[in-house]
Amino acid sequence: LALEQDLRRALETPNSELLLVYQPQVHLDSGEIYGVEALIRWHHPQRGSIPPNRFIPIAEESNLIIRLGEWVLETACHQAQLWEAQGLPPLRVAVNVSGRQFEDPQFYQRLVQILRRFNRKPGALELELTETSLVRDPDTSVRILNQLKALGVSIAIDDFGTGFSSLSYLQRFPFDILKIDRCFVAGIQHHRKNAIITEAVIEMAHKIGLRAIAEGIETPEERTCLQQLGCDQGQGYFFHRPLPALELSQLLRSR
Ligand code: G
Ligand code: G
Ligand code: MN
Ligand code: NA
Repeated sequence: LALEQDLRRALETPNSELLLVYQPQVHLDSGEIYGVEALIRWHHPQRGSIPPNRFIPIAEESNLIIRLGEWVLETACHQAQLWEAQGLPPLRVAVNVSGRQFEDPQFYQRLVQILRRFNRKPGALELELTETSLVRDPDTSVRILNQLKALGVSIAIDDFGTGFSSLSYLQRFPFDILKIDRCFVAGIQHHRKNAIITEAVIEMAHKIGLRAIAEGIETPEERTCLQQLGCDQGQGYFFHRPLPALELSQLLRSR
């Protein structure tokens, strides 16, 4: 496949077509930025920008996702180190991890090496996983998640409410953060059922010791509604778009 070959080449060429952008995550009450989610972007020399929804699945079908996932972790940790050296306040960086990457037997050890190499505290890293990537081999997933948790890394369940797995996984996996999918957030102030479901999810999350963050907040009405439903944190275009590293540091400095 042409795209797969191009991706392989992009990964082997340093400083090339791949980059990370960083979307601020804020406290809903104050709007204060406490962290960022790293999101990959690919600018293909001929095809232009290719969205991750196109190329992540291709990387997952081959073994390329292992290398790609490592590149994402290295780049995010290196960037966090640079921000720290610039005197910016400490930021937690959240990184998306795909199922195939997470299941790799060397994942944990490589992660430890990357944290060490860039002098990062595990507590400053958050890994975002989806239900679907954890339920293929739940016993192994639980074991690795417990190792990560013992290391001090935070674990978020991404796209919550969109998968097909049962609620028992919430009790079984040691999550710290629940990310409410944007399909619940869009127009929530007009959708009574959505609001009721979301409120129940937030309450449940809190009662079992998780924080709740709403994704894809685009309007002030959505923000206010989620705040009233008890949601702690949020991210979305209403607050900030995903930004290149330099723009993010300028934003933080201007505040
Ligand atoms: O940034 P955007 O909304 O286009 O992302 C689309 C999808 O791609 C989301 O599901 C997001 O989780 C995923 N994604 C973005 N960056 C990464 C990454 O670095 N690794 C993995 N595995 N998925 C990513
Ligand atoms: O699956 P995951 O949650 O990792 O994907 C996050 C995706 O959502 C990224 O591709 C990011 O670019 C996108 N995103 C972030 N904020 C908003 C928003 O306010 N609205 C929409 N439609 N997408 C958003
Ligand atoms: Mn995510
Ligand atoms: Na999500």
